[in-house]
Amino acid sequence: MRMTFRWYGEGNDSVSLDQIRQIPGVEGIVWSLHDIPAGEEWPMERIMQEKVWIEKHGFHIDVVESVNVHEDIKLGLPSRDRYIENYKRTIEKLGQAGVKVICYNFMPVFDWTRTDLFKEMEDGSTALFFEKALVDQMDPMELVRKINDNSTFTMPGWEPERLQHLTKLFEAYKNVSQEDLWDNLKYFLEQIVPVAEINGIKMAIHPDDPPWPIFGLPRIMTGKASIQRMLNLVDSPSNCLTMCTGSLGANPDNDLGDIIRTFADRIPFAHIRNVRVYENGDFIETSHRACDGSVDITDVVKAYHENGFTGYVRPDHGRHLWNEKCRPGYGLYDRALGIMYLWGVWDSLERERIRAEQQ
Ligand SMILES: [Mn+2]
Repeated sequence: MRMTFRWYGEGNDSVSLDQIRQIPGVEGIVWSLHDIPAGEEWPMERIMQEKVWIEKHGFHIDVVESVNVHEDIKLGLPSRDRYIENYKRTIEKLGQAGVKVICYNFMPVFDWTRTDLFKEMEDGSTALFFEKALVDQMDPMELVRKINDNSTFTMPGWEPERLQHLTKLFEAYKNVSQEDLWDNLKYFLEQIVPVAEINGIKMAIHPDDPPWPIFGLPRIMTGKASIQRMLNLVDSPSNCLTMCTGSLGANPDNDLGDIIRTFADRIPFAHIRNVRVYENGDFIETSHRACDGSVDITDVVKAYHENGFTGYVRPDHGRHLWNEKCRPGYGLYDRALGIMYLWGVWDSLERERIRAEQQ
């Protein structure tokens, strides 16, 4: 298990690289060039600048999250070929820079969706919250306004320039069924996976968050069957999954331990976090501790340990503690606590394993 931490870049994150260095066992920064619009080719100078800066602080740059996929690719428009070409060039450059994993997602229009970014919990901390009934009724434009009013930072996936054309996008997706979206994913993967292979990169799709269709938009990466189908679209060691326990865990039907055990060799990157799911379908992002939420984090870590997992891990989101001012879900404190919990479970499993070997 190789521990990493997501960081949004100098001047774009409340957390500093020097702070991250003091969290035990963090060896890599999960990074991106957040100002480059989806569909554009990443300039090599910018990639190298970021690499030099992160490495200077003692971290590796092996994992990029995300290289966003242009909507025309998801919509299957003729213009997609131009954007896919740009995507290939970006993969090549990231490979040259030494990147090993590219995380991306294939969710139409919206990246992750929540209704409240700072929902107060029993202990006075706040956390990301999803109210199912509200999303079922809400006009998506209203949600966008709420998200942008509530955050001092631009949210990844919610960039104003992408959302200006929201009405048009919704119109365009009216003609795209789930099966069409599968076809468009296949087309994309068939083009990019060979390029990833040559460049020593694993493409790791992030599951949909939450893992069901919202606002009438199709969503396809929702559970075990869809992961299997995605991996079969292009059967290559470079066509992989970012296993996110928080996203998939929002649907209690998903058996996360089983998914990890089944697809372990195709998971180069793991997001580990907990969610508490309520009977009405609402969910809130709790601490990592297993008993605080609905995800059995100890079993999740055990599933990775059993498979001798050597991939990258990050704590994904955390709560906002001790009045920290930070990007929603991306504070320092709770993610650091989460990492220590993950190490605690992992180290005790390691100790057992070594003991058993010695007997
Ligand atoms: Mn995730």
